[in-house]
Amino acid sequence: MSQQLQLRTTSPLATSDDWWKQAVVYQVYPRSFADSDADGYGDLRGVIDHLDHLETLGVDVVWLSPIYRSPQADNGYDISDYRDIDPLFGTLDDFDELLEQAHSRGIRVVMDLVVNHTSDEHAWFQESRSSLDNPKRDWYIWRPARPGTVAGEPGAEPNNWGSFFSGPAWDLDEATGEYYLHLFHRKQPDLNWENPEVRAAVHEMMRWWLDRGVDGFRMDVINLISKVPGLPDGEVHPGELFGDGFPFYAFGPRLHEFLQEMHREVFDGRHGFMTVGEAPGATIDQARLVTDPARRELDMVFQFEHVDLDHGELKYRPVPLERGALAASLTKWQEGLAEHGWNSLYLGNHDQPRPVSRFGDDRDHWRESATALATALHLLRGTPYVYQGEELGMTNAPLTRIDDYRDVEAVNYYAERTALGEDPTEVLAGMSVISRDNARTPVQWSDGPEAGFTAGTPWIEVNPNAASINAAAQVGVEGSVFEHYRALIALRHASEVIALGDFERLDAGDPAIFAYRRALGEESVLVIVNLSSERLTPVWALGDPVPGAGELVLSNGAGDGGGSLAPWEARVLATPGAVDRDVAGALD
Ligand code: TEU
Repeated sequence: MSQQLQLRTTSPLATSDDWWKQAVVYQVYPRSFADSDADGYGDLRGVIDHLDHLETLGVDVVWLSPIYRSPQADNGYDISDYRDIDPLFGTLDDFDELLEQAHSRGIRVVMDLVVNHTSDEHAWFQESRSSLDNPKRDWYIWRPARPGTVAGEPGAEPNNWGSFFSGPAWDLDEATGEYYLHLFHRKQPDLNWENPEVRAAVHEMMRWWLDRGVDGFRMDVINLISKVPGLPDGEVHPGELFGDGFPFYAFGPRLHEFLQEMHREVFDGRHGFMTVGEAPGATIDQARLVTDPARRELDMVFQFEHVDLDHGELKYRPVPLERGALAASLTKWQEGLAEHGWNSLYLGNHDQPRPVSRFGDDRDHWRESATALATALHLLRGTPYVYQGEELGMTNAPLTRIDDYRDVEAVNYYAERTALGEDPTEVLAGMSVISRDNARTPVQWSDGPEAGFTAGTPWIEVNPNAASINAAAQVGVEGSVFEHYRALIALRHASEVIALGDFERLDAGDPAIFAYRRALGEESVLVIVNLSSERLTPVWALGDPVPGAGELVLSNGAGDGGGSLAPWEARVLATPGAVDRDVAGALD
């Protein structure tokens, strides 16, 4: 059933197994992308209807957040059938059509693979919970009450771990009187990867999707699948109510073995695919091991260092970002994965606030900061990811009342903290800047009713700034955020220096100036970005052109090209052979 992929570049890299080194991935969060049937939820037909938008932008890959059958306790990250599409999103026929239409436009399709846990409504869990001696009992992580306690009483949980979504990581199942582990929602029981049958079932399911024609997987919290046997109690950090199990379930003892086995069982003999693992808490050393091609585990991972910079003692008690912190973190990862491994480059996704609001200045320098951040990110070494709406400079949502929230993590956190007597206004203030719902408001297609997202009532409110920030106002409009993203993507396709070159940070004398050089052989690309709302002057003179750096190939129009950098100004210079002008047509 595999469809013909129409490639969009002629670069030799594009036809190699490392094609993803010159590719840009676009993440679609289907429920918020485009609604074709007026039920208020985005769907697969909505994605099909907007493939033109993605083709115009020039992206090579679409990563679809989960569309499988699901009770939607965590917006589809709780899967009850891995081989079917949730009716909310459409049918398998719709999916096949999307795959075919994407491929005919040169766009690959990557599925979200959520296999740390399933839904509690998955048939596997239904069987597992049915009795102590069911053959699938051991497919999940079951434990009796802590010795000396009575099941069901507070503190009787098998260990002290907390769940990511508040409360303990264990739920008592009355049918058998035992607890099951759920690192996320109680409707997301963790699979027991120690059991070889579980692993074989996951591999078989992955092969089924690859045989259907998909081009790879984004693997949800894949670094959490191997738990330390014994599941020891964790330390209780200040401000927390539960123990921290992270050291015992992140990058656990058998993770590398499980990933290598998966590579062998699923990907051996296949070509043209990509894999990216979500890996919260990953260190550079861990990421290097997982993404070193010689080890045959994953092509790249999403690390979290830069998106955790503004978390305080608790995630929802944010702290201000230190000047230069973003550039310093990105630099550290560029250097850390320079020799072995590969970076995923992202500033936002469906779990993170909008980058222009978080790292930029969405009040006074909205366009400039959205384009400056994009420039700083996209020309690094690694594979860039664009989260839906980011290419339009979509901002955080005005979340003020608890009723504005839909995300179960936020709703549970609010209930937990206010029950402890914390001031609801303060709790809400922290949530509003960090909440995952900031990224989940509908894509703003036009200034029409509901931003052109739905003809019905959207499941979450449209951001009122859709009146000015929307696709119709930007596509084909010179100087727009969208056109700047389009130019950055074209630049990557047109330059092996950008895809493969070395990275070197240049000291401009101010941590808020992110200046770096990419070099390959004799050619180089110089990127200079002011990541602040102040006018700044680098210690070295900024002539036009900068001596030895080549000519200006792209700027975000924030400044006048003079010797100092205007707020959020971005300039890209390249030596004559560094950019293939024929391929970069979009730049002219
Ligand atoms: O997220 C895992 C994760 O570690 C966090 O980014 C998560 O958003 C959480 O809020 C931490 O506080 C992945 C998915 O991307 C997320 O949408 C799911 O809710 C989660 O796994 C469970 O599947």
